[in-house]
Amino acid sequence: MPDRINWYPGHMAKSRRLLQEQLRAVDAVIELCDARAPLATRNADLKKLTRDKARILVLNKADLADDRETAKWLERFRREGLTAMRFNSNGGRTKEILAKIEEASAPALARFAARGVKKTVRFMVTGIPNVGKSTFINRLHGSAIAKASDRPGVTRANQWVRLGPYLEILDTPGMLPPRMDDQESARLLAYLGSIRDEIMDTEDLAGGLLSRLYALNPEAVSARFKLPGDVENTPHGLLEAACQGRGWLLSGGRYDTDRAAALVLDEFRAGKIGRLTIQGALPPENPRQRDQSLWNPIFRPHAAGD
Ligand SMILES: Nc1nc2c(ncn2[C@@H]2O[C@H](COP(=O)(O)OP(=O)(O)O)[C@@H](O)[C@H]2O)c(=O)[nH]1
Ligand SMILES: [Mg+2]
Repeated sequence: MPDRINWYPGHMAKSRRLLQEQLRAVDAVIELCDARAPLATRNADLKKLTRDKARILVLNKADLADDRETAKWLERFRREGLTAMRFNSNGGRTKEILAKIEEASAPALARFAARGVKKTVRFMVTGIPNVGKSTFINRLHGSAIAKASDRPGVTRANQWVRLGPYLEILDTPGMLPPRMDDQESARLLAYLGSIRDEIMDTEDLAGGLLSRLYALNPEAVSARFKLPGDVENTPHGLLEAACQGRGWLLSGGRYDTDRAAALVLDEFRAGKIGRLTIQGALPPENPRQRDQSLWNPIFRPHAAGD
C-alpha cells in the first residue's frame, strides 16, 4: 500500500484488519508518532487495539522538533503513564531505545519464566503513514545485525529480526489510518505531508503553515524567507512577503504564490526553517486567541466515490 493515500472506509478497514492479525503474533508494540505534532500523528484506536500489550511511544523525527517542546510532550505522556521517548531514526543511537524495549519486555519474560518457558518476546512497530516506521525498523536492523555478527544465522529469519537473546521485532510495520476526524489534526497532518496535498488548496495550506510558524517563531520564518521588517501575520500576507523576500515573482512582478506555496511546504518538511514543533503539549489558554485562519476547515468536500 502506498504511504500517502486518500483514506476512505475501505482502506481503513483493511489496514486495521491487517494490523489486528499482526498484533496477534506479538507481545508488545512500539508506537511511532511525529515529535513535531505528537497528538495529531497518533491513531486514536491503537490503545483499544493493543489492550493488555506492553507499549512504548516513540516521538520520532525528534531532530526536526523543538527540544524543549519535545521534553514537555514526554513529560505529559509519562504523566499519563506511558513509556515514551524521543528518537531520530535517521541518525539516533539505538542503545537507549533497545534498553527501553528490553525493559518493556521484562513483564512478558517474567510471565514466560513463571510458566517455566524461555520464550522470545516479540515486538512490532506501528503508526500512521510517514512517521518513519520503515526508517526506524531499518535503524534497529542495523544495530541488530552488527550486534549479531558473531552469531551467524540468527538475524532476519522469517521476517523476525532478533534484537537480543529473548527479543525479536517484526520486520514489517503495521499501518494505521491518521485521525481525520477533526480539522485541526487534519491540518497538522497536511503540513507534515502525511496526507495527500491534492485534496487541499496548496496556497491555503502553505499560508496557514507560515502563519502558524510565524506565531511560534517569527525569527526563524523571517530569516528563512527574508521577510520585510513589519509583516502582518495573515496567511496570504505572509505568503506574499515570502515571494517578495525570496524573489518568487512572475513576469510583470506579480507574486508567484503557487511556487511559493510548494517551496514553503517542502522547506518546512525538510526541516530547513528550523526545528519547529507545530502542536504544543499544552492547549492554548484561550481558544479565542488563536488565529482563526489556522482553525478553519481546509478540506474541500470529497468527490463522489472518493
Ligand atoms: N529527519 C528525520 N526524518 C525521518 C526520521 N524518520 C523517518 N524520516 C523520514 O521520513 C520519511 C518517511 O519515513 P518512512 O520510514 O518511509 O515512514 P513510514 O511511512 O512510517 O514507514 C522518509 O523521508 C524518512 O527519511 C527521523 O527520525 N528524522
Ligand atoms: Mg513504510
